[in-house]
Amino acid sequence: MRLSAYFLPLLRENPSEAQIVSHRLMLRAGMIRQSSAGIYSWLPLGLRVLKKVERIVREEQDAAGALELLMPTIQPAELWQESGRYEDYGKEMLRITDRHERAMLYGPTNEELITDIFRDSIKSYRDLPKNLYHIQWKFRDEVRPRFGVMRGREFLMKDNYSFDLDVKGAKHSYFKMFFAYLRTFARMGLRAIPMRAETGPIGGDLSHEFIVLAETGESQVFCDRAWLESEILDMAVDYDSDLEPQFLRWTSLYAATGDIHDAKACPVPEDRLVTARGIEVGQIFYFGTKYSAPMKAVVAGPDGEPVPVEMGSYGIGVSRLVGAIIEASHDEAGIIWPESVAPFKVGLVNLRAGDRRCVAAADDLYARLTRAGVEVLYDDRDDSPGAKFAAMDLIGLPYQLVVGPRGLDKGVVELKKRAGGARQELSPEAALTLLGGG
Ligand code: 5CA
Repeated sequence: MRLSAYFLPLLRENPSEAQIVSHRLMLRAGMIRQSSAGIYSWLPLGLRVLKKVERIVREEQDAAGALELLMPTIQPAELWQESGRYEDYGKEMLRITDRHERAMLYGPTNEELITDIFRDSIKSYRDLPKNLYHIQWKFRDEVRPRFGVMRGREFLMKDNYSFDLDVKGAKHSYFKMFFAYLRTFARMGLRAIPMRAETGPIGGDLSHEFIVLAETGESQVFCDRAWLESEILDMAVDYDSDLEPQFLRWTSLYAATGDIHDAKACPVPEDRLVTARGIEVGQIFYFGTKYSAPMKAVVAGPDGEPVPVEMGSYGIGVSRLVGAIIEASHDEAGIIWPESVAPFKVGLVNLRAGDRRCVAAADDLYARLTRAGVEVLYDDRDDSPGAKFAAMDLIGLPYQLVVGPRGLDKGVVELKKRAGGARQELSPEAALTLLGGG
């Protein structure tokens, strides 16, 4: 992509409304634009990151055996009346009346709708287990939308729902998602710690929140220091094996959110206990028959008797993750994207837009990288080198490849790694090979 043809409205100044670094950098880097409180447009650069985050989430769901579908954003109120949550949800739910005076709502989550789909189609235990997910916009009329996409009113969530015949099966589904989540966040370069948590309005008695530690996080959390000393939690998982021993091993290391942490009962000695703030990037719930019983989602069991299915639900804040990744990976100059979610892999900078030799060399690198499938943002504009470097540092692409007249005299270009800032001069051919374009 040539920057001269792109839409990248960068801001020089720090926007006064942004209180935390990720919000500031997302606005300054032209990733998002607020449309009203807690509601954002995703501009081209931001959307590329959102899509990459979404792709990793999708790949890990698919690998764990979950099936993707797509439910609508607008739901009928009756389903929520059936589960008993229509009144409970209060003002956080955006209620809508259609032209026929039917009560509708903009979905804050999907337990009811998925249970309705399930009960219509699945009648026998032989068709279990099932795990269905979608990646869809949600609306929660938060009292205090803030911190940009971290706590929005409209936000993108991956939510899935598991259906099993019995508790053992439901726990296996829960463990699968537990490990799928560890892998998902690790692939984004995040250390997300699974913490025992309160279930809140979703219900149930087993729940973990996945928390990225950050001073600006909204949750108060407690964990064993060992969580911070371990490698990032990326491991191969055989989803068909018995996952309970592995789950118990992971969760034997203490980690709990402030809601359930009890200082008196805490097993961790004080000198090993980390008290910190964190960002909740995902939460998983096992809630048994909380929805299937009132909504009559039953299957015929092996003896022919009807059994309400055992359910769990699992959420990931896809749009929130974009902010969380920035909170975890930035410096004074701007964002530092992990390669897996970077909007482009390489920022190609031509320092002299008016110099024929520089243009020819940069155009050639651009063409060859693009042809090889490497994602390049090519700054071909006529601007000062200082402004170009500042823009590249701000938007945080993993590599900057710089073409200038002095380097070309020596037959070299400069390659800078955004993380750590290491630079090296090398031939254009060598740079291409290193970036996967040779
Ligand atoms: N139905 C369950 C699981 S599918 C559910 O709704 N869980 S949740 O309430 O915990 O939300 C799932 C994830 O969505 C959270 O972990 C968080 O990362 C994200 N999330 C929740 N509220 C917001 C919000 N207002 N803005 C951005 N992300 C949010």
